[in-house]
Amino acid sequence: MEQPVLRRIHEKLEVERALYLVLLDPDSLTPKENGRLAALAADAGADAILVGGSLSLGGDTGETVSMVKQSCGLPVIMFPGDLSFVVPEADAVLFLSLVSGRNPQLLIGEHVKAAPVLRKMGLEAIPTAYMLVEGGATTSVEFMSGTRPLPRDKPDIAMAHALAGQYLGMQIAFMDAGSGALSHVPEEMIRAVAGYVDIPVMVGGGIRRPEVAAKLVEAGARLIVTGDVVERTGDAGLVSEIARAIHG
Ligand code: 1GP
Repeated sequence: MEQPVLRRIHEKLEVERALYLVLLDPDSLTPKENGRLAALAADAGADAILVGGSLSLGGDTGETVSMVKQSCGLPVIMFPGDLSFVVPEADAVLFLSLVSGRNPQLLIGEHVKAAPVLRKMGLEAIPTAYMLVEGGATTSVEFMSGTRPLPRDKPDIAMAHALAGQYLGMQIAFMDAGSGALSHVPEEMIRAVAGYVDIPVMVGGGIRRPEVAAKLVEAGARLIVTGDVVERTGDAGLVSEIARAIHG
């Protein structure tokens, strides 16, 4: 199976210390507003756009992805809460298995429904071990998935989950404190997981400041995701400071 987006990520990771992904939510903003933020993110130095969220409240996902693609030349990767986020306009989909939970629907059930749809659409699937980590607040993903996050003071549990994901063939270990988390994933946990697995570690949730992004990259994160800060502030200067802090 061809995986051009994943290949591009690996190629960029050979020359950059880490990559910056900006998450846009079709439910929060109109396609046009998300298109404007995508252009801002691209100008600021982001490496890819994620589109998605844990809820689908009727936002126009297909139109959002089209506007994002028209507004910037970055790859658009879906971050799906469910099948409604899978649209043919995207370049790839994070094929997420919620390995930190024990909800069979989110470990394999949704995937069985989604796989034939992805194949038909010709969409690239990027197998991703998704781990929800305690972030100090009940996030939408925790509530909607009906799963408990990994305890933030137990890096060994996160290490075992990430390695299991790697052994199952997953290509990215995504540790997420959830959108709007009060506390981001702890550095000790990132350091422990990044030193334990061979696949790139992606980190998101509650990252709002460039110095925080830099610190998490120094701990071993190779892919950093921010959503809320871009959407809420629309501050091009801040987004480019975050991009610089990530790229080093
Ligand atoms: C959520 O990791 C993403 O799944 C982004 O989180 O919105 O807090 O940046 P924020």
